Amino acid sequence: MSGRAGERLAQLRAELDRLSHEYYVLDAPTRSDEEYDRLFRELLEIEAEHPEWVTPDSPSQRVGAAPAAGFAAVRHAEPMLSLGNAFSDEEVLAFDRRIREQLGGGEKPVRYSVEPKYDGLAISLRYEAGRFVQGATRGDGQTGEDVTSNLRTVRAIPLRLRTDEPPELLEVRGEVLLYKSDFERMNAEQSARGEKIFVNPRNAAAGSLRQLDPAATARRPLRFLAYGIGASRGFDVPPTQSGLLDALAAFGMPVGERETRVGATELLAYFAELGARRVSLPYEIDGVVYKVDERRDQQRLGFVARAPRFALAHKFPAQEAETELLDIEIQVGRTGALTPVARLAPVFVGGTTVSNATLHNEDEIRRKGLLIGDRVVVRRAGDVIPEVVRSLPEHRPAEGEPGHERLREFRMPQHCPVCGSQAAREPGEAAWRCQGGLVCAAQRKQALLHFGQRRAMDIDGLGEKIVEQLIARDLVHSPADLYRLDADTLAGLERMGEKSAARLVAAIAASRTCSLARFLFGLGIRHVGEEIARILAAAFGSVEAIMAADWAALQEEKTRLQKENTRRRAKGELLEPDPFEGIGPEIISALQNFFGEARNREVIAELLAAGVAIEPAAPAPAPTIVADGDARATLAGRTFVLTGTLPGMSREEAAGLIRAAGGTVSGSVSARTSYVVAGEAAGSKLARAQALDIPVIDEAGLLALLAGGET
Ligand code: JCF
Repeated sequence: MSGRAGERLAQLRAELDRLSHEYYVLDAPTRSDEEYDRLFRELLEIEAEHPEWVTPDSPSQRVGAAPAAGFAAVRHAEPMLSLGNAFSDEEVLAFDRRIREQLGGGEKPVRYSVEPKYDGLAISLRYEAGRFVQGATRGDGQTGEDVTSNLRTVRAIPLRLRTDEPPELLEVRGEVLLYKSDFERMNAEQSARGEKIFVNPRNAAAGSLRQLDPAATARRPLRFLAYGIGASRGFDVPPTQSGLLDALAAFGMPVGERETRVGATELLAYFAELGARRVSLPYEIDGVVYKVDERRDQQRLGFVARAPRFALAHKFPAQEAETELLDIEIQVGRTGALTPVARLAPVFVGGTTVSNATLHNEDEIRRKGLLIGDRVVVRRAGDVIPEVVRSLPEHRPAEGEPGHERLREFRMPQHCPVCGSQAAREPGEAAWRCQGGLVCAAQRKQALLHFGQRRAMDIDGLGEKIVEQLIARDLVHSPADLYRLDADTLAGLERMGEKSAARLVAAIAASRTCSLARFLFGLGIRHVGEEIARILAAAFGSVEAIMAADWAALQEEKTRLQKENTRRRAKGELLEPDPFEGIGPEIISALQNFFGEARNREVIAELLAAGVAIEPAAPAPAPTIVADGDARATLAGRTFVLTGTLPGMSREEAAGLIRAAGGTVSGSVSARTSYVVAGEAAGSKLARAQALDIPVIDEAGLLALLAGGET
């Protein structure tokens, strides 16, 4: 780069970087947008004349080419943590007390760095020798998605750190978000173009960051605010969090407002102040973050599971609004659960217009005493699904008043609204379920994938993408239809060559011969997992015998036997043997419901007619007994609940490991749960564990337990 043009180019780059910094970081622009555009065009002209002068950190390089095949996985050099939550003053006081105790300082108040908790998307920016080289989403905290090309388009993110002595490596952590005003403008433009409207700034930011075309991301007015660092080399990490934020700001990083406060009382005062200012902030926040300011103290406090012990997110309470319950509709989930959903008169709550909300189940509707036509309170907490909290019966129009005729009680339908099969509520369960598992369109995909999986009919190559196409093209309604597919039809699908089509047809054909246990498991009957399927196969011996079973009579027999054996046990007499040991009343009831649905029986008959040949069942293996002190019994007596997506293994694999070590895996969290193993996107089970004070561990914690350690 030399001569007059070269000098001008250097000048333009410096000037454009300065203008971006003034605008996005200092929030104090000195020039108009038109001026920026004029300088930018001049830069483009010089670079067009001298393409050899274009460097990756030129302002012109913010919009590059799209990544060829989606987003690659990036392993964070240091994991991206989450924060512990508090919803009450007491929890904040307890947090502060614990910190003082652990630091051994007694009554001496602790200094905290405090800031708003931005409601955006956590990302990590990697700077090598001061240049932005890679940006990634948080993902599961260990591995995220490479969204470098999209992050380059975010003008608030410097492509170069503003320093002459950049660190060799610096990972900057922060949040990508949209300012409220930009969000509204963007939505107005989207709407004018007849395109999708986003529900809130957070969703809009997330959607923008995951655009496959960086040019599309570039059109979205994304911002970035830094709040910390990950790995670094050659960086003199300041001794306090507040000092660190100042250092990041000095590097030209946008850092939000921040201050330090001393002692818990001041934390609560900050929370109240920010709560009062919340609506006038340019961005959405869902609480505040407190962090022990001294880095030395942070290090002494360490981490629990995925969150630092030295930091806390104090969340604002959920937001509520009143509206009208227009109707209650039924949604059928992919496992057949019928969920009542409230249709609401649209209402603005917690930053979003809400017109649907979950009602969970029949009992909840009854417990809340809701009538269709009622005025109701709707609540939205963060990004949680909105819910109807209660009705306001005092607003119910009396007989003769307008609106009274609209009031009516909700009744759970007796049939699935999607397929018309019987709906049933199993004892001890809150949800009604469609019993047409093999024929219901809502459950079709799940049913086919379950049927074809390795542990069931083992149809190699029947993956999600193929199943989706088979359904979309109306080629397959039930598992029996699989056996009618030919290679020509399959070769017409996307991602299907002639060879793979032939292979799939062969795999389907080969699956015709199978064991009764696999066949039963493959039907996807509720509560009938592999183990139960094996017991049933051994007890009945053939599909015909199972189809002919009198489940109601079996249920009665089971009850009688249980009573009889309770009596005998009390008297110390020999117990009457139970041929259906392990098959409890819930399972019998699920079998009764499944085989009671004529259309399920039809599909089974079709499967047999299509040539599915079931081998005679082998006798059930004796249960393995794990001795005390056996290495395999390290988890004996402990009950685990798995939730969310684990980074390194499937839930089934995790459950297998736990069982192999003598532990028990349960589907729901109760006071008897020993540990909840939480992965990404863990939901209500995690919340329930926290409410019941049950230890929550991650995959690494589980592996440590399995290795014989404690978390
Ligand atoms: O939103 C924030 N201000 C914020 C979020 C600040 C932090 O120090 C955070 C965070 C999320 C996770 N720290 C972590 C570990």
